[in-house]
Amino acid sequence: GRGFASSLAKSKEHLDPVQEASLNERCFLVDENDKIIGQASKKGCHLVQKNGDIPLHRAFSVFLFNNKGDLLLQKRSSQKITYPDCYTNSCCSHPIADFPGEDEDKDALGIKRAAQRRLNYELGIPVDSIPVEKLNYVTRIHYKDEGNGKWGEHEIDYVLFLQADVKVKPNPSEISEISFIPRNELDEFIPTLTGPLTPWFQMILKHRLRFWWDNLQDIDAFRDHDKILRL
Ligand code: DMA
Ligand code: MN
Repeated sequence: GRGFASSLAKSKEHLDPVQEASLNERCFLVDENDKIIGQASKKGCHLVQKNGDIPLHRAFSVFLFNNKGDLLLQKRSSQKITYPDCYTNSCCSHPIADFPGEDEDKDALGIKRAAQRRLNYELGIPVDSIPVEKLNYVTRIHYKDEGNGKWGEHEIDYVLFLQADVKVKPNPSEISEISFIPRNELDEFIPTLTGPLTPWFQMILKHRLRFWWDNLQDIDAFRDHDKILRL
């Protein structure tokens, strides 16, 4: 895979029961143009197959900035089945069929509903402080990473920017650390991290994050809902 970091992590013998139960969630399978072609369990969507294939599914990555423009980064808990103990962007997950309307393509409404749900679950952010109008869908990225060789990712990932001062109370089952990073401290902060970065955060950091962050007030200018980036 692309991420040197993730390949260092060992696969767990015993899964955390809460995380293991989440493997039954129904993710949306998509084709390379992001058209929904079916559903499969979160387990089936993340197990690396013998030939290295991983089913392509739909996901999102939220970048949450406070009103000063500082970005929330999180460390994934050690209970996470995929990429435990890795540093990453504010919140990531999948739209799932277990909740109504998360397959709604119009205005990426399904993705935004899923993002609200996970911002609340992972970060404890009150849903009424993050109305869908505040979730800014920037673009989509197609990437694959074979993770630790057992659990990996292969996604069409919707990048959502969100700027708001919100109450945050991280869920320890999901997140072990958070910090808000000012833009001008990013380059000194990253090398101080004690764990690996997730491959998707590493990719966005390398190719797009500084540029997007520098233009946070004008992020609409970089909106591209037609092309799917393959970085
Ligand atoms: C999956 O994130 C989505 C991306 C963009 C990698 P995740 O592993 O944090 O999903 P979940 O929180 O549902 O376990
Ligand atoms: Mn996934």
